[in-house]
Amino acid sequence: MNNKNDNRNIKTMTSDPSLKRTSKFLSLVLRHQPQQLGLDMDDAGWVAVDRLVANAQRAGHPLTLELLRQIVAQSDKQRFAFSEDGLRIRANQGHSVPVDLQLAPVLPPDWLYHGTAAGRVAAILQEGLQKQRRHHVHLSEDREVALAVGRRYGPPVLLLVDSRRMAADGHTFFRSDNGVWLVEAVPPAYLRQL
Ligand code: HQG
Repeated sequence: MNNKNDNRNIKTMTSDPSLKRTSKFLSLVLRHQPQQLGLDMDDAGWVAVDRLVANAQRAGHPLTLELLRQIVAQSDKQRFAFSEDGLRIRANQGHSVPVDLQLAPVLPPDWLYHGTAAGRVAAILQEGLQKQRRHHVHLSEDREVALAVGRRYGPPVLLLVDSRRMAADGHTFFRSDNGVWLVEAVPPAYLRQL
């Protein structure tokens, strides 16, 4: 098979609506509502793959092990990960259910970015960035990624975070397995609108 045909046969998250739909469903179940499928989630956010597939199918969702593997391999943001033995799966970040991802504190780069909607900037510059319903404030090393995150809620605005000074002042940073920087909060003194 030549390259052209190969490319045509590769399904990607962005080109395949059924993969995207299933990925959104997985985000819901693995970050926010494991109880919706009657799943036991352990303290670190893992659920059993066979239970996930069986319970999803029983609830009418067309989930298969093959589809799960495709999503884990192709998710543009590496949202999900299998355990080393392949028996469990979890979301890499973004939870609202109480999980401890057991991430080790890491020193951040000097600067990080946060994208938000224009309508939220005034409140953020006054109160700082707060984690809302997630476990952390999410920050990125990449301006474009941050802008894309902000764009989900309206015309985006880019904020610059003085992460070097925050770390020097004792704020703890974590980095999820898919490269998202996580911190409890960002006080206004470390924020600048770009
Ligand atoms: C805003 C996506 C008013 C904050 C992305 C954001 C990300 C405030 C919203 C991940 C505020 C929270 C997270 C304050 C913060 N006043 N608004 N004081 N402090 N906000 O969705 O960072 O696609 O919980 O600016 O890639 O937007 O789901 O956080 O607009 O990594 O995999 O409150 O979600 O990943 O919104 O996005 P979110 P986020 P997935």
